Order: sequence, then C-alpha cells, then structure tokens
Amino acid sequence: MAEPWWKTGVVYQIYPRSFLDTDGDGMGDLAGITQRLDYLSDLGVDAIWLSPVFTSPQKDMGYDVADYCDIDPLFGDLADMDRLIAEAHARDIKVLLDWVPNHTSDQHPWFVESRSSRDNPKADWYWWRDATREDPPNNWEANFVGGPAWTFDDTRQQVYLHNFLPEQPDLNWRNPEVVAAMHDTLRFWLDRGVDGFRIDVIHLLGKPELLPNQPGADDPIGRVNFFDFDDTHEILRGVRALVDGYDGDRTTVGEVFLLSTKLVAKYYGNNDELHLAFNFPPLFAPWDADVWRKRIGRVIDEMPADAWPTWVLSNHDQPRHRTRYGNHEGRARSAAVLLLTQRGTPFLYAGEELGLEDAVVAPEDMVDPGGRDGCRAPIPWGQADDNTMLDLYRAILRARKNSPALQAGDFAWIDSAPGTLVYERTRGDDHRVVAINFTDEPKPVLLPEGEWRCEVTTAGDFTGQLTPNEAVILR
Ligand code: TEU
Repeated sequence: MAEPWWKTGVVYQIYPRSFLDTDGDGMGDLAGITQRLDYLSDLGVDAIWLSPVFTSPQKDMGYDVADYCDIDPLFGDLADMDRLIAEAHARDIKVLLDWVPNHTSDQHPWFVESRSSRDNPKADWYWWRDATREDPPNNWEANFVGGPAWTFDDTRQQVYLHNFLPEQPDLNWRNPEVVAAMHDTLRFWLDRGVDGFRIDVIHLLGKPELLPNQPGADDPIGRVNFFDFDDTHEILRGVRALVDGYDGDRTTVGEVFLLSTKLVAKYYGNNDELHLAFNFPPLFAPWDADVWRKRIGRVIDEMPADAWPTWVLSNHDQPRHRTRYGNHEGRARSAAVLLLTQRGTPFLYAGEELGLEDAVVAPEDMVDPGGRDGCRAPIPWGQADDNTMLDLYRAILRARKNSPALQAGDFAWIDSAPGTLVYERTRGDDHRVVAINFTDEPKPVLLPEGEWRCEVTTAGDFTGQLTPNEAVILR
C-alpha cells in the first residue's frame, strides 16, 4: 500500500522502568526490551515508542532530562540502544523515542549554567523574571505539586518558570540558541537510526513573551485549552522540516494535551507540522456507545481530510482502560476491536494485550509525584502464556495486516441498535464491517447487503446477533 508505515501501522508504548528487568536491579532496562522483540513481532506491532530513557534524576520518571544524548545507567548505555535499534529493525519494527522539549531537568548543564548568574551565556535559555514566589509573574500553577509555576532562585534572586515540578524548568523556545541546541538532539538520534519521536507536551512550547494569565478553576476545559499559542506552530514547522530531511519515513507524534479535537487538528498544519497528534478526548470516554459515537464523529467532522487521526485507550499517565471500564473482561476485549479498527493510527500501551488492570499501590509505596503508579506497575510476563486476551490482540492485528480497509480505509457508519456501534471500513474493493455491543444485553445487527463472514469475534460464534459486550470484525 502506498501509505507510510505510521499511517497503516500499530504503535506499542513501552514504559521502560516496568517492562522487563534483565540485570536484577528491580528496574526494567533496554536489554529487557530487546529480549522481548520476538514477542512484539509475534504480537504484530509495527513500532515501539519508549518513554524517556535519557540521563535523568528521575524526579518525573525520566520526563526530567539531564542529557538528551545519553542513556540513563538505570536502563543501560548507548551501545544497548544501538543494539535495540538494530534488533528492532531486523524484525521490521520501528523505534520512536520520547523527546521532552518543553523542560529539562534542573540538573541539565544548560540550567546549571543558566541559574549561575544573570549574565551568563545561557541566562536567557529558561524563563527568568524579577518577581517572588509569593507575588509571581502570572497565575500559572505547577502540575503535580500545585502552587505557583514559579520558584525563586537564591543566586539570581529571580523566579524561573516550571509548568511541572520545580526540578523541571521550562526551556525558552523564543531563544534561537535553544531551538538550535534542541534540533541538535533530534539529529543525534536520527543519525543513530531512530524512526522518529513521540513529543512531550508540544503545545506548551510557543509561549508568548508576556505569559498572560490562564482562566481560573471555574473553567476547567478553558484552563487546559488555554495553552494553545500561535508561536508553537512555527516551532513545529522547524521540527518537521528537520525530520523530513531524513530518509525512510521518519515521523513525529505530538502530545497535544488539549481537550478539543478541533484544536488538536491545528497541530498538523498544512502537512508541515506534526505527522500525528494524540487526540485525548476518546481516552477519557466511558464505555458507552453514544459517547463513543460522538467522539468518533468529532474526529470525522473536525479533522481535515489529510490529517491522519490517532487512537489511544491507555498510557502511562492515566488509569488503564480495563480499570476505567470497571475491570470487565468482555468490555476490555471489545475495546481492543474498537481501538484497532478506527480510521487512524492506534497506540497500544504495554500490558493491555495481557488484559492488565491498574495495580493497587499503597500511598507509601508510590514513587510518582503525580500518583500514576497504578498504570506503571511491572508487566507480569508469566501471564503471557495461554492468555486469551493476547490471542485476541494477535488475531485483530493479523486481521489488520491482511486488510487495506482496516489499515487505511474510509470509515462510514451503519445504522444500528441503541447501545451498539456498527461501521464499515473500505479501501478499493476491500471491505470490513465492525459491530460492537457496549451493553450487557444481546443485540441484533443489521448488516449491509452482501455475504459477510466473521473474521474476529471477542466472544463465541457469531450467529448474526451480538452477545453482551461482544465485538466482531466481518469480511
Ligand atoms: O504529560 C503531560 C500531561 O498533561 C500530564 O502531566 C497530565 O496532565 C497528567 O499526567 C494527568 O494525570 C506528559 C507526560 O506524558 C507525563 O508523563 C509527564 O509527567 C509530563 O508530560 C511532564 O513531562
């Protein structure tokens, strides 16, 4: 098919700390990921995205980077990464790294220098203002810890901006030297053969010089969607041009944490910004046919035809969908069909193919400042033997690989009973019908004309009616 892999493929997110530990330190590592590549190849995924493995004090579990061009000893070293990339490529699996451009660690040499005086060469690489924490420059609040997004530095006698932890100062992308230095970090990894990047909180980059106030707590969506500034688009065009300058369909997928499909769509630009952007409203949708019909409808209506959508049910920041959907196996099985048959690139989160729910972590055992430990628990690999959820994911991924309609086809609704969604995917003369029952009752399905046979079912034999919470793919 004449489509790039990042449109037709399935991406598998790995949270390296909890994936597979091979050296017995209780922490997952790059060698563990390499060891599991055959498993991922059998599963049938096309790419892996690794949450950050760069040198980091791990205050935000790697999203606080102290060196973008080296591997944290927790995970291994550059040679381990080279081996991982080579072994993945040998199995036709692409490798995406997690680029964190909005902020560095406070231990990054750039920040160490920046905070050393008001007139050092990197004095303006971060956001410094004459103010105090008690009377900060604006009303922004720090994620995870709350309170002002500004911390006072004794040496400079100024405050610096941190949208996340105080140990994660925001880089000043208005400074061309920052842009150049960050571009170099992209080149470093592209030259080493990575296939692209997941980009962290990309919508925060283009901050206006005056850093205006944000809406208050009485307007929660407005608050989130406030971080949508024009300057970000120019930054993205620079990143895109750089990445497209490399051969072999390298790609970017941006975390645009805005709760509006219409706003997210802007970050594709005119095919000159992000290749892909996460669309989070479906991530927050409950297991309900009407809600899903609307969220899918928004993607159809609000995304320009040439902006390729993405779909995700779980990641390292939110409770796993199996848990959100009431730890109900039937729903989790049908959710796999729902996720993997939409028009767009699906993102799996390691462990969902084993049917994992969130681990229960006692408050005193939590290590994440955001309390997201439950979805980040170690993968219990023993569960991978004889696992019917895993069999189902493999079957759906096989069905996708054999079907241009499922990989890249158009999407059309088919009228269906309340509590169900039925849709058809079409590419050329390849057709698939997907029917999903979101309820605990059996439901009839009216199929379009033609002869349809069941290719995948989440329950027993499909006899023309859906059993409770059943989903089917028909061809
Ligand atoms: O997440 C950004 C983000 O919006 C989350 O912090 C979200 O608000 C929170 O998880 C809700 O529970 C990205 C990364 O995915 C996250 O792991 C990092 O902690 C964060 O950026 C800072 O880099």
